[in-house]
Amino acid sequence: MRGRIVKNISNDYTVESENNIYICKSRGKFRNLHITPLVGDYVTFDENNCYILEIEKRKNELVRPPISNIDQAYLITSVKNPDFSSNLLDKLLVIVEFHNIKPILCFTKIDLLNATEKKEMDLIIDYYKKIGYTVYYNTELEKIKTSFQNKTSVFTGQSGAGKSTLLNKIDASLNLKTDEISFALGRGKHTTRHVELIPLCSGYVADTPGFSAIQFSEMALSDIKDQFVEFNLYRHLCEYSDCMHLSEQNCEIKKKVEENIILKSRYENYVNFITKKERK
Ligand SMILES: Nc1nc2c(ncn2[C@@H]2O[C@H](COP(=O)(O)OP(=O)(O)O)[C@@H](O)[C@H]2O)c(=O)[nH]1
Ligand SMILES: [Mg+2]
Ligand SMILES: [Zn+2]
Repeated sequence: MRGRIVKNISNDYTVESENNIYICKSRGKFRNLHITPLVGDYVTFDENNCYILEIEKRKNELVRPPISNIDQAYLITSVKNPDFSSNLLDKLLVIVEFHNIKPILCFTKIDLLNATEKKEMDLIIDYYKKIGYTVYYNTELEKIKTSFQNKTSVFTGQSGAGKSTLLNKIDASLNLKTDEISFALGRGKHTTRHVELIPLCSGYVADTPGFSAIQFSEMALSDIKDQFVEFNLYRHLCEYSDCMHLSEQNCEIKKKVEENIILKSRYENYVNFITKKERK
């Protein structure tokens, strides 16, 4: 039978198939091939003795959390308390783009901004829209619900950004704890977490503590460069075809930053990512 792994607890894999649930074991053959079944995998399994027989080729996979075949990542971005971090947002965008996952920017806590702050934030948000990103506010529940249909989504973002609050608003029966101490910070010892795909609004959402920037440290400099989508519009106009947009002469990207066509913080974050890696 064909199914999908939706949960893994100590290598007991819960496989969902045609609305039934089977608790399956992995086969030694995968260990020999250095393949570990992942939550999110589409598999062929033997429903009589509950063994996973084949794992289908993955569309993508993340290491932390260990999950595969993700369609979209909700980047839950608070604009205040915790303060907006363009550095974190751009970092998450690079990681998500690199894994061929569609990012959805979801801004929270707009209600905490005063009029001046709101104006500044609007300019930034408009820029991300302009370069092609899907942007929602956490108040746009109907749009968000619709976006889950037939998709596998992950939620990520800073602790306190409002991930659990939003998921509870979408489906109160989830009953997720809010204001929870972050697992990602390693303090949530009492909350043993496993990765699980939860059915939500005709799709699946990964119930995970958000993914780690570990992914980032494995990327090559040119890979980071390629994920700044708006740079790709102009890079062919740089004097050097391999221009890194740093100290090179006649760099079109730097020109576009000066002309305020490329958002300054985007460029600064890019330089920050590249130079931090170079120093390592
Ligand atoms: N003012 C305001 N508070 C929010 C909003 N969204 C979430 N919160 C609050 O922010 C705190 C952290 O939210 P939580 O969902 O636990 O964040 P998580 O760590 O990302 O899961 C809670 O006290 C929420 O009530 C929002 O849009 N506006
Ligand atoms: Mg939470
Ligand atoms: Zn350049």
